[in-house]
Amino acid sequence: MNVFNADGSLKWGAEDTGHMHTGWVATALDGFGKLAMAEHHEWRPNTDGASDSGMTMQTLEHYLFNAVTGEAARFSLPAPLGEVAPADIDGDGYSEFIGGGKIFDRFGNTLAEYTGYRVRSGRILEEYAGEQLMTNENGKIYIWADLDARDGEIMKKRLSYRFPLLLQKLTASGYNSNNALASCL
Ligand SMILES: [Ca+2]
Repeated sequence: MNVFNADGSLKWGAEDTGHMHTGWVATALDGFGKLAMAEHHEWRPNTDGASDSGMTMQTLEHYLFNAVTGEAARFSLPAPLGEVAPADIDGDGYSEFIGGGKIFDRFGNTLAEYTGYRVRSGRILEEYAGEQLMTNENGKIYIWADLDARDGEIMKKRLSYRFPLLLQKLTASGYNSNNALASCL
């Protein structure tokens, strides 16, 4: 896992840790600091027929970094970190975390619950403040939003680059299906 400066030079790297399959970057540290999570998975044969491929993915370990400095960070939620997606639901600049039918704040408090399974998240509805969650429940698509959300300065600056909006249109690969969440790093 490497982080690069804008000029392409290496800012910091954590190498020789194996293949990182899932990860995200969230604004979850004090002072709007960036937290990076990378999860090390391994595919192992299963013998119980649990998957069509005959392989089961097992989480071996996850790593947490201050994304800017590369220093090890501490962070936990009441849900597996590899199964949540960060999104700034209320627009205040800090990430909330979506997973397992709940939306958590960065301290692990449950803010809301949803039904269905998560399809993607991010600024799905451009005209609404904050970021939203799209779910699929029995073939019906729902979009969940905080109607009290207000875009703070960080959200306004993010959107000024248009990338969060453009990424919402690039969902075929799965690499950005949850905006901030990446799979197969
Ligand atoms: Ca927020």
